Amino acid sequence: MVYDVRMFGKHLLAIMGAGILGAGAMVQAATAPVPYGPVPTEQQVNWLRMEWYAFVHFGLNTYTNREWGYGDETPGLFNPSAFDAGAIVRTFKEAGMKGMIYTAKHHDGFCTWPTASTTHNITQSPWRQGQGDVVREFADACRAYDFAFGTYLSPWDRNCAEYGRPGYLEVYYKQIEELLTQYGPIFEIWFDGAMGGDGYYGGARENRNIGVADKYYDYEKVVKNIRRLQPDCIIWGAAGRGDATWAGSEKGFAREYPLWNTAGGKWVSLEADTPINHRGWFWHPGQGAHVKSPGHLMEVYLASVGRGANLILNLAPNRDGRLDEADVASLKAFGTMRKKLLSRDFAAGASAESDSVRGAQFRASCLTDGDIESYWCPAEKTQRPQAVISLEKPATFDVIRLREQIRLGQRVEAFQVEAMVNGEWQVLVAPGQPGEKEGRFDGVRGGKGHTIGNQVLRWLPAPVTTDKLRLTITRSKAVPCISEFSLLLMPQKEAAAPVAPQETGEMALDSRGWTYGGFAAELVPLAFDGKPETMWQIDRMPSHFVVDMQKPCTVSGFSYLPRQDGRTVGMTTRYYLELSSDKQNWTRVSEGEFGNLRANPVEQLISFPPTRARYFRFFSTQALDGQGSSVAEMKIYGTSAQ
Ligand code: FUL
Repeated sequence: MVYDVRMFGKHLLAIMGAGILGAGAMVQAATAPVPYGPVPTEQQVNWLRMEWYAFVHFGLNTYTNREWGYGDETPGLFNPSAFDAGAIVRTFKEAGMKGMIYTAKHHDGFCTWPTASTTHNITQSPWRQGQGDVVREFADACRAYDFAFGTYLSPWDRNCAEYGRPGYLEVYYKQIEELLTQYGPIFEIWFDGAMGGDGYYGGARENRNIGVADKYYDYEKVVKNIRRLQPDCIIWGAAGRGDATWAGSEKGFAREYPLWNTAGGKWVSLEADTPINHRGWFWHPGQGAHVKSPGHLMEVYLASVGRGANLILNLAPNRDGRLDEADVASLKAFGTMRKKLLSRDFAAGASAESDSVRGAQFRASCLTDGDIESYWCPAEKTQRPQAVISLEKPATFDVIRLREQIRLGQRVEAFQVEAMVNGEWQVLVAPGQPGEKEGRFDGVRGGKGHTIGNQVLRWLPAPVTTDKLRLTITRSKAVPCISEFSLLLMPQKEAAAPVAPQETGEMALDSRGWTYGGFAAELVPLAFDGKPETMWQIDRMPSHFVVDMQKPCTVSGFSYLPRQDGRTVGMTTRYYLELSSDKQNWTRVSEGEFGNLRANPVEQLISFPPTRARYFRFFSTQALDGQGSSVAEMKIYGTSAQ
């Protein structure tokens, strides 16, 4: 099969048959290589080029300090006094983002648009006198700012009485249809993987198990329907039937590199999701002190977009409906850093030659011509093809970007980049070896050359100055098609500058001198030692521990850090807390659920009205994977009596 060059439009046709000089010799035009393996759809290509966009979690959880609402929350709580969708979209756009995805409905089932599918919706809220529609306001603002709009519609619905039965599907399909037909183009729809479990379910307050999600929701039908309603919409998740999938954690990095954009014989790209704030996806009181720094966000960017995935970064509006100031400050600083990083490509327009060229239109100068569609392609079966890039004058850079022409499939398995320094080739990016993997942020600086895909960004350990570079494709599944080679410089000042966390007034009580009792009493101090790697842990459920603070205190809250060792078994997910002044009479001051710990095990902060007490008891009543209880760290907030 001869690949149809018309797909590449004017670029190839213009140079086809031109008989241009390449590598110092007359080279004739040639046909493009046939695609290798699964190739992305036009929609997936466009979507990958967006690189990053915002996630916006905003709903009843904003008002309850929860990550997962139970489903019995009253819509009356939703009343943002200063919500301005335009201001939020403008902030995103100014930071350089390309779109946003809004949680039209989260697991608690509250619909933030006037849906006909359930009465548990925004018409029951006082906001805009029951006439409000958050989805509409965001969609309109996005259109006004020429910004892409997408939506998250939780399949799991802890409010709906019919959840888990066929009746719910009518409700859910109606919701999908409303969102895809009443709000203009939707660039992406998110089908979350968290599903089934306990909930309100119309008052039943029970556990509902849906079995195999793909079967229960009938994602085959859902996907068909979406393609009919909005053919350009990227479908995220949907039990593997969509166009994009989870990158494997909620920390915002592609968990594994090398990264292949293929699954089950089709092209599926990864999207890495993370909140900008360590507190979680929804807004939480006092979260200003917990924003991720711009430097951290840059590492996230390099380990997501820089590994060929997309990044979706969450900013949660607060109870007034405004973005948190600390979040915005960090977003702006990171946005400026990213723009500076990408603003200057020292290789742009540089001359490039290669030892092997497939044909005139595939010569090495395609690497540096600034055209993302044109690509360097050596002759078939060339062993370790090389291209030498010569800059007009020496440049200093520390980030190397490469792109493959992904319309022809993902091919490269490993590459090497060298620089000519003092008359010798010096290896800047060593080729990855088969079986090697990079995890978390390893390789964010000084990583090896593995897969490329849509793009790879390799941050060198230190800046390099040179006017000559050599790119070698050391392993490839088929003849490589490389569309871009760029040299960038990480802005130094911004990379080092932390954003000043906001003061929250939270004061953790000093635990020195406290004594402990309850189950596994000898391990309780490990939950108060400031070391997340040590923990209170017991093979028993329910279980509890008691703390004697030795003197009367005014207690107004506590924080709980789930185990951080990468395991989830025994993570406490339901709890209650009791206080006492005499160890005889106890008052339950707080009780609830820690939602979403499996995917995002971050510190949970709970506050309650200030209460005087000397003793507190923490009860663990439900845990992940049904076994035992554990607490990596706990802090008690308040003031101790003088
Ligand atoms: C998860 C959900 O359970 C979280 O609450 C959040 O919405 C995240 C983006 O997806 O699976």
